[in-house]
Amino acid sequence: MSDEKLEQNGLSRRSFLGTAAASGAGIAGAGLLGLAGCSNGEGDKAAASGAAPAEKAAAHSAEPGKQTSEVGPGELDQYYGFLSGGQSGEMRLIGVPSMRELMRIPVFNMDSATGWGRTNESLRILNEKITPETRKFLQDSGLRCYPNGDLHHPHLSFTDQTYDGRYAYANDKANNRVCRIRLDVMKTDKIVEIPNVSGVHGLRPQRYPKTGYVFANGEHIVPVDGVGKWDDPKTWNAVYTAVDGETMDIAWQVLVDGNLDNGDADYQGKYSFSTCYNSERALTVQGASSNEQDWCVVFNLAAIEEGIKKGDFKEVNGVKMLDGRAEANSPYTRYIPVPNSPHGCNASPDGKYIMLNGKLSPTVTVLDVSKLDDLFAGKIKERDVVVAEPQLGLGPLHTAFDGRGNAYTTLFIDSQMVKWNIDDAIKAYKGEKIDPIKQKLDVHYQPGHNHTTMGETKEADGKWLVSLNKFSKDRFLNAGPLKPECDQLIDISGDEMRLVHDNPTFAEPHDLCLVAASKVNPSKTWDRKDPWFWQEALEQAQKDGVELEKAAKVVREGNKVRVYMTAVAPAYSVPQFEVNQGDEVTVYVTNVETIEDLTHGFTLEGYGIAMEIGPQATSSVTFKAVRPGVHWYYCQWFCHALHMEMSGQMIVKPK
Ligand code: K7E
Ligand code: CUA
Repeated sequence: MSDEKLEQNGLSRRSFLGTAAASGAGIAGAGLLGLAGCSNGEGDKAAASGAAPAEKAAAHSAEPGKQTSEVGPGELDQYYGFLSGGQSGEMRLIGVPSMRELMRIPVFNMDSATGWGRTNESLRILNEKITPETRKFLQDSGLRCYPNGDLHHPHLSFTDQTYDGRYAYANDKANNRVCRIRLDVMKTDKIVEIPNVSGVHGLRPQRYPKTGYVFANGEHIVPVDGVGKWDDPKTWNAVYTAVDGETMDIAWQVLVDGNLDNGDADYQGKYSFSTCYNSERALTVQGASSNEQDWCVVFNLAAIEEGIKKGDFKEVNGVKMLDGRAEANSPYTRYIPVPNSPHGCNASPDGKYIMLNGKLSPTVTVLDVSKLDDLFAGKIKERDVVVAEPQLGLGPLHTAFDGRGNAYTTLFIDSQMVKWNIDDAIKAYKGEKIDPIKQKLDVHYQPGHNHTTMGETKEADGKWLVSLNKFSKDRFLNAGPLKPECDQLIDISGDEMRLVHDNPTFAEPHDLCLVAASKVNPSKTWDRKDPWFWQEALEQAQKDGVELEKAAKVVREGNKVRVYMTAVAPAYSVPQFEVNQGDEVTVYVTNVETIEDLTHGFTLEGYGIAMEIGPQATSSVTFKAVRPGVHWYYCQWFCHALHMEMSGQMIVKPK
């Protein structure tokens, strides 16, 4: 960190080191050793010679088409990328244009470093909003929580058609959940399970006036309670869900036909959309792709809210469900025929169009949002809403935008990115002799999602495009039979797309969004009053007469033992505690460091327990002391020159 940066944070380099030394809690000489990597003269010199990161970052605004993706040592990126972790179950934070991975945020996965899926704080979030049936399933299966998830679609909360920096949301296709990440601390704070669906896939937040709703697509058709029969797939349906983005409760559901795939919301706050394949209601690949046309389902939000008010719904497993099936001919939905098994669904940043990517058809179908009022009023027919349908190439999956009237579509089968002009495509559809395609660029290989900087907001700036490619093949050193994916950075600031960087990624970033760094302002340390901490810990500590910030206490109540300790580099306030075999033990660790980046950990050897404790945070874990003996606990975050010494022992006396 540069001295300027430290100064901005209200710290000088000297005081930064001084604080770390002082926090050595009376261990003589600890201060001299200092923090790893911070105290040698070389480091200081390098930091001093570097310009302030903000100045350096400004150098990136070069002439169009010539911007550099290089972000030198000590420089900061201009964009955050919120990257999905696919079947890894996490969300990842990257810097763009460097493509450097900044952080992994555990969500639907278990995480060895932070203890996600094991700490009381994370288990509260993972299990707070699951159905009673899932709770029983987990119990019967001997699971503390679902151990996996399949996170495809990360999107940020909006206010007035652009990012407001509050939350990120994402879906879990594997176990039908929607999560929320708080951007102030970059931690998952809510996870809600969606009942009545199978495979929550497409996910998008409402853009206007704000989020608002988070729309989630149920992909697979299932026998919905009270509607479908187990033994008759012709009676199975998919279900569309609106989650309240503030409370993370389910607002309503709509029963629909076909398999819902991807979705988006408009820029006006009136409609939302979902591509829909398998209008055949088939259970096999051949069956599901036999129709020439499937659908885009359009949802009328005002009509749905009106329907709820009037009581035109059934309550299915505690959720208000409206009937929006094709044959129901309801005021809630319209089914627009689209060729063939459409996949991606993307609203253009001018707020005018919705792009439906044909997948099995070489086309992208363009809907004019302004015609939807007439469609719902019965004044025009479904296909009258279509204003363009350019033939782009084989396997169009997703489309992104530069805010200058151009669209960029991934061609999965052709392994290409195609740049095309939206107005030209509309003219061509009207019969003008004009080719909307501007350029095709090879990508490596088989692209799925793509995303442009700020491209799903009204502030689309047309600087960078990232292509998320499913196969990397020969692009990297051979990593064995399982290869990384390949995320490629493309400069779109000029007339021509220019491929500038290959980035290997682990399974499997489906999607990302690229957010101007100024939109996101994470805090540097935790607030002691943060409700993210396990409320039970705070209440229990009060009952036990313990002040968590000063605690060094072991409380026994029958066979329940509560151990309260603080962590200050390089020591725990409780260096040893004793329990009896079979006791139920809860350990609460409070990190009382006040300076940024001083994270401690608590790893209990031989018990499968590790947790992160950020500066000013409390973390806790509950377990049964079934294994007798001496079990060391140690700090697994390198925090101090005496980090190795930051340890203690749990003694479990045999029965
Ligand atoms: Cu195209 Cu799940 Cu967004 Cu993957 S989906 S690519
Ligand atoms: Cu505390 Cu390492």
